[in-house]
Amino acid sequence: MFDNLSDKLQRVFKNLRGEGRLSAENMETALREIRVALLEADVNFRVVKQLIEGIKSKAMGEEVLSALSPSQQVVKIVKEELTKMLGSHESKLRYSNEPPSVMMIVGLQGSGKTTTSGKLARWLSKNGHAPLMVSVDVYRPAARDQLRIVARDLKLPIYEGVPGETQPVDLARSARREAANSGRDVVLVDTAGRLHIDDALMTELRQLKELLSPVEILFVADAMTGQDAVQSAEDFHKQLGITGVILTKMDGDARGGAALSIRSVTGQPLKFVGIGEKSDALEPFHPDRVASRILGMGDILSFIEKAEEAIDRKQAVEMQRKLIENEFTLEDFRDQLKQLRKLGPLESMLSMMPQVGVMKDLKNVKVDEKEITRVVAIIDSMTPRERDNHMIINGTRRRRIAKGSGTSVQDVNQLLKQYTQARKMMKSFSGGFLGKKLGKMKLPLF
Ligand SMILES: Nc1nc2c(ncn2[C@@H]2O[C@H](COP(=O)(O)OP(=O)(O)OP(=O)(O)O)[C@@H](O)[C@H]2O)c(=O)[nH]1
Ligand SMILES: [Mg+2]
Repeated sequence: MFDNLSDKLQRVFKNLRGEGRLSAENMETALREIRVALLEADVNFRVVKQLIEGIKSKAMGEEVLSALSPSQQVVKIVKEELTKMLGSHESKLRYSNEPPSVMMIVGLQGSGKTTTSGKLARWLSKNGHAPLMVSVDVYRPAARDQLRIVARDLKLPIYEGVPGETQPVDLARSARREAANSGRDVVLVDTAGRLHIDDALMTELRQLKELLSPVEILFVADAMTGQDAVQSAEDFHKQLGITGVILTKMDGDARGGAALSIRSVTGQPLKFVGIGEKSDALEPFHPDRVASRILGMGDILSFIEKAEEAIDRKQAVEMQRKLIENEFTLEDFRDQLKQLRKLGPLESMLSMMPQVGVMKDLKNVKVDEKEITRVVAIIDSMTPRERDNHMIINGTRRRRIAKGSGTSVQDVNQLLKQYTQARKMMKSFSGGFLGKKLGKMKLPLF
């Protein structure tokens, strides 16, 4: 996500680093490069224009602080303007005063409505709500089956309808009644999609809106379609009135143009982004954190939230202590690897880190799931004593471990080397920048 833009903007800042002060000339060059970078990221041209003007007037105005170097000044200004463009603060879902709150999920065909309904139901139930899903896509029997399967996998309830209930409004009305009767506080209505916006679709959606008075009409769009997603969001907003956008498939979108433009063009906030096919691949959208990430300043807060969700706190505190006191054994190493897997793809975790120092080198690290499985198998084949003290693992023991885990002696050697290196690295982390930041919060890095 945003990788190219991020690289290009950082190059602009780097070029400014040699300059003694901000002048009309070097600002002109920087602004031109920022403009090109944004256009190449497929940001809407009107939005780019607005943003550049904002940066220019700030950089040339009185707001410039002389305590900062030119490149720091520009980073600060670009960050502020970028955050403003993205919507300033997180836009939370709204709930109605009288439950159930109805949320309509709308969008074009294949944009990810059904998948997102499931993800959102999961997110809601993890955040203190009791959702009920209903599919009103009566045109394809497979569409309702799809949501049924999603609900079953998540072990969350769905309103299935009774025989004879064939109209979207009937299904939606009954679902709302069922939610009220069973104490469910949110109804998620997964609607049908069409290839293009047409009158029939809009009429149906308007009828549903009229009947349900939804607190949220969330427009789901495929981020990979770039400015087309922005355009259709604008059209839906004009014809139906939406309250927010969810962009899906951000995991496949290297440029990020839709995410960067949609707020400014439609005036409606981006509330969530979908970053994968699995049900947990949904993140609330935080403009300031995303701006930091784009500018290479990292997104420590999102990282910590992810880590907190996946990691057992008590165990984390204990791990932290062991790291600092260098008591980190192979058994701990194995447990950490297992936890690491729960955090999701390592690459996406690393992309949240500030791109400085050692983290910059780690950015290109690729983690092989199979490799983790193999390492775990090797450690499983050790005796508790070996796990406790790797120093006793001599040649004979290495051969036995390799045999037991179905690997080779080289694999075992390599693991032991990795482990000693990891120990060293973690020791330096726990004393360094991240240690200070994360250590206070009693969280392990790995
Ligand atoms: N990689 C990735 N794939 C996604 C994401 N969200 C949805 N998809 C995939 O997109 C495809 C379409 O998703 P659906 O949820 O069926 O889309 P829909 O809008 O309900 O489609 P219709 O009901 O036919 O209009 C599926 O293959 C999903 O797995 C995402 O965030 N990342
Ligand atoms: Mg669907």
